[in-house]
Amino acid sequence: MTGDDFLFPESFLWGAATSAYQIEGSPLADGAGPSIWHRFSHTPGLVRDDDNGDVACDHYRLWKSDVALMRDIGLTAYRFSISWSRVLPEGTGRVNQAGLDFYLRLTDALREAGIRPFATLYHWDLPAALDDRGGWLNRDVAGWFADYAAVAYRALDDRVESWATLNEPWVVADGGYLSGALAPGHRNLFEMPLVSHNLLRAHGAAVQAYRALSSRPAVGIVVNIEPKYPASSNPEDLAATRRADAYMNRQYLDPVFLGRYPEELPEIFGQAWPDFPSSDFDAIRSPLDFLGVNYYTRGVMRADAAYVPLRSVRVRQKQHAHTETQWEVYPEGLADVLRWVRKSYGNFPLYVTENGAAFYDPPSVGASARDPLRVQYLREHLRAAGRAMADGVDLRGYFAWSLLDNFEWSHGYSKRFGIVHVDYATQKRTPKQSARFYTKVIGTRGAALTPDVFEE
Ligand code: IFM
Repeated sequence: MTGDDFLFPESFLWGAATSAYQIEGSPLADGAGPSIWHRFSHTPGLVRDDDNGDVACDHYRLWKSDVALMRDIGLTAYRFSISWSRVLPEGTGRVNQAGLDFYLRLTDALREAGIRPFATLYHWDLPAALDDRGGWLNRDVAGWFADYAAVAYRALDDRVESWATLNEPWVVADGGYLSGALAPGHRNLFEMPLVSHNLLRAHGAAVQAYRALSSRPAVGIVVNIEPKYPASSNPEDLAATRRADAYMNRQYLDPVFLGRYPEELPEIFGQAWPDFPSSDFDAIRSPLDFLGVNYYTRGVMRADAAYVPLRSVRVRQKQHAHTETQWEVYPEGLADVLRWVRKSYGNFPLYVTENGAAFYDPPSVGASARDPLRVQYLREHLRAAGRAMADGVDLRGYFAWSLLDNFEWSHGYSKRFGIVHVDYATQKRTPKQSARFYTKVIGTRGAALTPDVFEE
């Protein structure tokens, strides 16, 4: 079975994804409080070209036409995130109804357009007021997050199809507290495991809050998984690969599904590895209704003591194409990851909650924005998803990252992931060739993936 003759089920959801800080703009409008990303991007030198999310795609004001755009593309689902500090400007306590109203309007419009809303509660934009109280380093954050989640559930559960607690906890902890490339920009090996653990505790508390309020099977988590392959069969490279996998992938999935950390972590973190109360895992492993997998690339690893704490390094695969973010294009990795999740943690509902690529898009002219590399990327990854489904993986939907070109964190606006081009000077949206291709794929339930050429 190649997957090429695979028709996706009628019920399969065809989506695109975004996140609040990356597209909304107007971060302080209508009583919202600042987030750590507002603060970080307004600190000179931390984001490329000192870009920030003050305007972004102006989606906070253009949401209506953006929903129409999604309907024109043929999307049946849309994944977005809720800005915590719009809803609770201080992070806890007082609810800002005007902030909630934005998401009420958005979800109503989505449903009217026949598009199912998939909401993520945390996509990296912690209220700055909570960072001032220690943020993800403070154990109280689990309760703060659960209280915020309950406010969102109460207001939106009758409109939202499904809820993800966190987006990519590994990136939050690694980028925000170890490499420092992302907000809040700390660089501290001792902080990273504490932050990961508090993220997991917050996730568990938010799942429990959902169970207390709703009987719908509609809550899960989104992780980015990067399959790790050894560069050679020598024992050092095999061990280096296991460490890299434990650090990036199993650090989050093992606690959530198995109630414990992978055995490699104490070795990786050494003295920085704390003793966690075993009772914390009761909430962390609260049963989930689905898992969201974000897949972009793989890692081929070899041992190298110079790279701490992992003592492993990625080997560039020169035979394959790379995206503008220097990520190897490796579609089979998506099929591998989906099969690996099923084998390791059980056969439950999965979504590909993000998959996409930043490529250099030639300047767009009128309606003909052409992005053949992204068309090819989409085609090959959807085919790989089809192969995993043909092998029995319970994949329920796919979300392209991203609907719109947007604020790519520390890269600012220099990397374009959208299937729709955004002219940041005018806010004009132009669907790219990849959006037109996606429309055809959606309309044919995947049959249009088969020819290697997309005829317009
Ligand atoms: O833009 C990000 C997104 O916020 C989280 N996942 C990866 C994307 C591309 O880097």
